[in-house]
Amino acid sequence: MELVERVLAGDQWAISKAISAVENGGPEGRAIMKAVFPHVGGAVRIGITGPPGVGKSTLCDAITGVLRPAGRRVGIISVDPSSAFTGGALLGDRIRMGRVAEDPEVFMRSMATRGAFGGLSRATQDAADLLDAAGCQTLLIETVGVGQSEIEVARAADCVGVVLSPESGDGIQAMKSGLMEIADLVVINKADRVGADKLEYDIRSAFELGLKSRRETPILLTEAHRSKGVPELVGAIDQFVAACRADGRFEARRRCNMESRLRQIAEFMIHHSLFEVNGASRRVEALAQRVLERRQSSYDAAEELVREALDPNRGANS
Ligand SMILES: Nc1nc2c(ncn2[C@@H]2O[C@H](COP(=O)(O)OP(=O)(O)OP(=O)(O)O)[C@@H](O)[C@H]2O)c(=O)[nH]1
Ligand SMILES: [Mg+2]
Repeated sequence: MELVERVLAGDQWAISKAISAVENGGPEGRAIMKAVFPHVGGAVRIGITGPPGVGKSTLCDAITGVLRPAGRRVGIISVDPSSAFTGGALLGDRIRMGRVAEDPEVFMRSMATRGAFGGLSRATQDAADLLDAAGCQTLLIETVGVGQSEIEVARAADCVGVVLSPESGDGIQAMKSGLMEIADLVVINKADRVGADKLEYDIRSAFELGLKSRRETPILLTEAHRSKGVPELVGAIDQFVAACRADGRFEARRRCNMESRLRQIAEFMIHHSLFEVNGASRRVEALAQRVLERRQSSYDAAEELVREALDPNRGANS
């Protein structure tokens, strides 16, 4: 497939096309994912999550600014309701991510947050695989830390940084929402604002009271718009990843993530085949009629639907 060749060569247009195909979930996207598979796995995936407006995008740009001079190719996937394609915020992200916009070795993509059947997490991870295959060594996956599916996206990374800011009581909110539970590192951004020390103290205290393992969670203070503290953050991420590789946590986590990912993909395929493939609803109508006419039990009819849904050629022409 020519498109796949171009993706592997790092062609931005081709990567964009491929991600769109994968988002659509149709046969083309599946074929692309199968073809790039041998080239996937090298990139380290960093989840950057946190409440709205804490500076996640600015931080991604600043992290990229640290990684690029070191020669690392960076991909950024932004899963953010406010920066979905149609939203005006995409332009805002481009401006905030000044480095990203100018550097041909940095790829940035916003993912639409449409919510079909674990679809967000599936599509985001497929997009990450595509960027991985295209040669990105570090992937930054930005997602707002509100809502189950967004948290699921962040959790699938090799390292999760939860970003908070001293504004608006983020700390307490994050503790309540369970966001802190997925944090490998905590970043207090906007450290130039009043209350950063207090927030650090509060988080530290909460960790001390909680699980013992939490006491080791690094807390870093940054000022993303000035890149202050960002080299230290990158250092802490690298250190975390290296420690995980050394003691087996890295592999264990990837295995665990892959298990839930396979379930998501399988669920998605069945769902897609039952509800979205051409002719799917007519097939259900026909079977329902048969049940109503007492020619077949509802369970037999449903089993037939599932069998058909699992047919690999289903939807090949849709
Ligand atoms: N004072 C201060 N402002 C910052 C800092 N980092 C980012 N900002 C500003 O905070 C605002 C929000 O930044 P974004 O990077 O868009 O935040 P975000 O978390 O990506 O926002 P959403 O994606 O909408 O949730 C912008 O105006 C940034 O310039 C910082 O360290 N200090
Ligand atoms: Mg953002």
